[in-house]
Amino acid sequence: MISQRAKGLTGVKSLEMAPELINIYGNTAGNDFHITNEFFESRGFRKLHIEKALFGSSFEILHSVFFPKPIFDLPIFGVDLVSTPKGISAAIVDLSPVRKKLPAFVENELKKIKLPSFKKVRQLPEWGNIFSPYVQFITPIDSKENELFFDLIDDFLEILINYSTSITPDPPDSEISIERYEAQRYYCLQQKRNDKTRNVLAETYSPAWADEYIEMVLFDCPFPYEIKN
Ligand code: BLA
Repeated sequence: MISQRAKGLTGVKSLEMAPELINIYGNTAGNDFHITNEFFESRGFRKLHIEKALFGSSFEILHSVFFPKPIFDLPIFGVDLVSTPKGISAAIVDLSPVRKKLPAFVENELKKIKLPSFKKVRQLPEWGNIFSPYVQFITPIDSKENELFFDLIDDFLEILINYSTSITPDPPDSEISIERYEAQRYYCLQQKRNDKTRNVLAETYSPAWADEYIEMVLFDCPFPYEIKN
């Protein structure tokens, strides 16, 4: 679903990535793990990342982040679905601001979404100050709530994609582009403080690999030159 939406973006093409980052297999202490990654870029986004991961029989994860090019006034789309044998334990979706506020169009469209009244709403961790007031973070209680959450992911994506087709870039050296670049860096820095992600990766592979994977693949900070195109 997310992949189909990504492929509908203007000017989308696959990002060149090392093959060892596309399919990652391993086995630690008898537990198999398998990560599959898709990476694209498009007119408005420097990196569209969709990851599916299976860690033995304990976790299944869907993780996706659309990192905009800072020359465009686009929020960061992020999803994390953490599934355990008992069901989905964490489901989070957001369009996160890269300025003080979300773009007015995005905010108006988000306000129009009829949010389901999920039973188990979760408290954001302290590093979660990067998310918008519209962030949804829940533990779905049954398959009906799972479905409602998947629909919500698609609603958030639709808003972003519709908006992205209509906007024009700002000059790379404008104050506004630089502000958005700094905010994207901050988003990445805060996400890297999520020890729950690090612990799963460190336990299944190794702490050094986990750090490198988080740094290079999950939340690489944009380089200054990336605001230029
Ligand atoms: C929580 N992320 C978690 C949890 C695990 C992972 C095991 C705890 C589940 C729970 O509390 O119920 C693990 N997530 C992973 C792993 C990967 C992953 C191993 O993506 C990657 C391979 N995390 C993101 C993104 C967002 C995000 C893009 O990667 C948001 C857009 C959020 N995950 C997020 C939050 C928590 C979480 C807010 C809860 C953290 C907490 O409660 O402390």
